[in-house]
Amino acid sequence: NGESFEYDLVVIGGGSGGLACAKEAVQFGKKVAVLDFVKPSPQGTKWGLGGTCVNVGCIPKKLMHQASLLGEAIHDSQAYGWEFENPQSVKNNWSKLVESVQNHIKSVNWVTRVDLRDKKVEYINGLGYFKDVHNVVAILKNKTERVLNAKHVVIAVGGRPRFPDIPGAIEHGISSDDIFSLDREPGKTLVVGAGYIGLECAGFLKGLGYDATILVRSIVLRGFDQQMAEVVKASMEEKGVHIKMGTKPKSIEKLEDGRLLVKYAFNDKPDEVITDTFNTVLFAIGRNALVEDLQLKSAGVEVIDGKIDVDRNSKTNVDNIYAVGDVLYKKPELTPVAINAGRIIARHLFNDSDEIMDYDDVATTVFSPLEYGCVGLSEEVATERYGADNIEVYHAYYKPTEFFVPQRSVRYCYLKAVALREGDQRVVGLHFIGPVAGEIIQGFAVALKSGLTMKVLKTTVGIHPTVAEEFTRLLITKRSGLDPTPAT
Ligand code: FAD
Ligand code: NA7
Repeated sequence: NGESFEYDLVVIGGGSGGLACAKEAVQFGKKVAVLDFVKPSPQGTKWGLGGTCVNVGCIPKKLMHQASLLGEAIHDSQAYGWEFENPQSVKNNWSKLVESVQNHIKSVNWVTRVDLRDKKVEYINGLGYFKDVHNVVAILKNKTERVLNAKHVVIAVGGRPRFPDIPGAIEHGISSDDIFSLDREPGKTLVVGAGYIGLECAGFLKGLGYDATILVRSIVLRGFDQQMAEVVKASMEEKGVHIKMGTKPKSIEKLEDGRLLVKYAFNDKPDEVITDTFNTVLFAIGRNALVEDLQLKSAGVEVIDGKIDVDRNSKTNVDNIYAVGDVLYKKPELTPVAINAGRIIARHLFNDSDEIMDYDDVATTVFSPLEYGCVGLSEEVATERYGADNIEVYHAYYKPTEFFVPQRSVRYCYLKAVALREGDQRVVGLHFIGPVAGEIIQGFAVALKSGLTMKVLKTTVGIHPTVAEEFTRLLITKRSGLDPTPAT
């Protein structure tokens, strides 16, 4: 209608999805601004540009996971002939680890800023809210407000950890927002929640030498294949993580010596209170999308269960307003998902692209620290979708060669392929627990998306000796009842 706007695009949220969308949009010569603002956690932790993944998510998590794997490697190395003056004295220095992790994050924050400047994306360090469909207000650090008039708006505000409504949780608890920059050793830690974030935090803390306990309200890794989840759980328990099934925390109090007194109970005996003391209590009970500050009503954007729903073009119920990333209703909350969807929005808006974001068969990995990588359907979902008679599940335990020398446990190295039973048996899900599962599943995800069948998998020649080759040796079906444990 010939109306002109100050900006072609304003993105609210400078995380994985928002930045990807903004950077793609400027490629098409558009005028783009990104607002990013981080409210401190209840414990006062703050961070810079780049969103959850870079600052308090994937990146620091992977580095701490690596630190934990290196601890295992130091232990293994002795059997491989490495000598230490005093092997017992080898320990991780938490403050050195935090410093290294934070230095890396700061460098990524810096590179991100320079990249935006180079690409001519305007970065505004302000908290955004809607005045109306085309006007976004940025509340700047000095509390002044700046109105940005935009043709299109993308909501990419992500989410933040939730805290339970129990006494002491917010005052004394921390979350994944705080752990990666904690200015003291975590010590004996209680993790509440058994989603992937809870398991990963407990896993790397145990690997770094701290006592770790997880309170699990119901099941481990809801949404993931439950047989695989059980294997992950067993492997963590074998490594010494205490897992308390069917429990809920009741309260946290701070003792005079600074330790935290936690009261919890089993779900079936709510009145029998158990007490224990910890140095740290970390909540990983899920995340809330940051929709509240946005004043979405002013723009008429609908909220469902605290999230925003979009159509296949990532458009909200309002014509010029799109949304991407963790803020979305019922979509995988993963960085590459947000990035891909963000880029597709920009191409759709400014380059006439009709590309659609494909949310199916997104691969992912849980770093526990034994890795669990998967792509496609869980056995449960495949059974529900196709019927037990119409799927074939191939499975095997295997023994990584490199685990033998240091006599590492091989009990939990397990994989399975979930396939359709008919014809060449199209593979609908792949699951792998073992070393470098993430690296392995990434390649197999491409194969699965390309229509992989069991026939092709079985005729693929493996690379020996690797753990990935186990996928080419899957012969035993669950239906056969044969023992999937290798003979040697
Ligand atoms: P975010 O990256 O969260 O970015 C949103 C940004 O918007 C934030 O900076 C926020 O402060 C800002 N913001 C919010 N409201 C406003 C406002 N009103 N105005 C201005 N700015 C605002 N994913 C993986 O793929 N692999 C992993 O291994 C992995 N590990 C993870 C580990 C942890 C501990 C966590 C917490 C997450 C992990 N994730 C992982 C998930 C991943 O981090 C998220 O899926 C991803 O960051 C989502 O991107 P986003 O763009 O939706 O939001
Ligand atoms: P998830 O994957 O939602 O997992 C949350 C876990 O915390 C899960 O085990 C929940 O048990 C448990 N939970 C939830 N509320 C409570 C309360 N009140 N008390 C105790 N335990 C609780 O969240 P994450 O923190 O791992 O974050 C990962 C996010 O990224 C998540 O939003 C995913 O969608 C992707 P439940 O199984 O519900 O009984």
